[in-house]
Amino acid sequence: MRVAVVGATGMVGQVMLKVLEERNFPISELIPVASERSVGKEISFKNNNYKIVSMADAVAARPDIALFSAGGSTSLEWAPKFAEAGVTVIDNSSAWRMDAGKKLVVPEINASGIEKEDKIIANPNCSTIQMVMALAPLHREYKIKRIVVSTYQSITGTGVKAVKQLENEYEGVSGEMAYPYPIHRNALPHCDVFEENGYTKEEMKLVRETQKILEDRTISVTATAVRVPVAGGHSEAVNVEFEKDFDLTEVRSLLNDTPGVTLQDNPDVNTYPMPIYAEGKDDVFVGRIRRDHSQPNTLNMWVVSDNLRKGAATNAVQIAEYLVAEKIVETSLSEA
Ligand code: A2P
Ligand code: 11C
Repeated sequence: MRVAVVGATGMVGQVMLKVLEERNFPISELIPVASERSVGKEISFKNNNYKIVSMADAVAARPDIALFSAGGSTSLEWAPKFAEAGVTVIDNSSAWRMDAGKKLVVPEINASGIEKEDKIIANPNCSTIQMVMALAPLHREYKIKRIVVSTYQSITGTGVKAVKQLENEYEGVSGEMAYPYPIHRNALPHCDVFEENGYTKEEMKLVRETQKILEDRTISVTATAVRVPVAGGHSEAVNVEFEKDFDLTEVRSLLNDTPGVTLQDNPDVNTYPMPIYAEGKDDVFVGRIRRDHSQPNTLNMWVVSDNLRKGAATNAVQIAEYLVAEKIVETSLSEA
């Protein structure tokens, strides 16, 4: 495959390169792409150096697949140009996720809906991916009625500027601010921008994307998204009410049997998921599973994952792997 990574110098783009390398994705040619500021600079991949090219040059090169993580406006402008050139785009931004004509894919859940005609495939938001990974197997069994989720989100979700802000505050030096307030020793109930309804865009992604991925608009979701001074991953307290009653042993066994989910749930020995241990891993970790005794058929759990991995880069690369395995994308080289 000839693969372009758009946003190759960015926080997610760098992890995409790492994940492509680790998983030994079949790449015959890598085309790293970034803004005009970075064109000509070199990045390293599999012990080789590659020169960063411009968007226009990347379209002209007509890769087979382009993994995009360069922000929503870049995707809105450029993904259609790549698609018109015959490139299959896997887009990690929020630009296309809720577009009725675009698939929103978590491979373990709904990759089978992808068709050859899908030239722009959307990668869901990080906080949604880890939540639906834990909920999909339970939804199939007990049917979800309502979800109440509170997130504790890593600064890496905001990007390099936020990581720098925390470092500066920790070291007591002044510098550029990614957030309107300090993040060190703080918790900001504010991820992404506010919408007119009083919720943040991040909170509304959890509502809308969950319904789209689980293909059920009747599921009620309400969310509070909070930024915390943590780097390893996002954590979520998920309260979920089902139509049918469940058995806790069966819930644990369903999650245990779900590829991509790791159960870490033994309060007797203080075993539960935590972001410092999720960092750098591809799985979604689930623990603190317990019945909510305040109302029927309701469960509480704690879900943690590295937001740059399964929440972004790994999920995108898994989509690409599916496209290759199912021959939805075939390399133009083999046609030549
Ligand atoms: P650059 O490094 O040249 O600015 P992050 O989300 O971590 O800030 O990364 C954003 C990524 O998107 C970077 O690789 C950045 O490249 C890239 N990018 C930003 N704006 C554009 C653009 N207009 N065209 C192409 N790539 C862009
Ligand atoms: C965060 N979820 O942690 C965001 C980062 O819609 O792709 C990714 C934003 C998005 O703030």
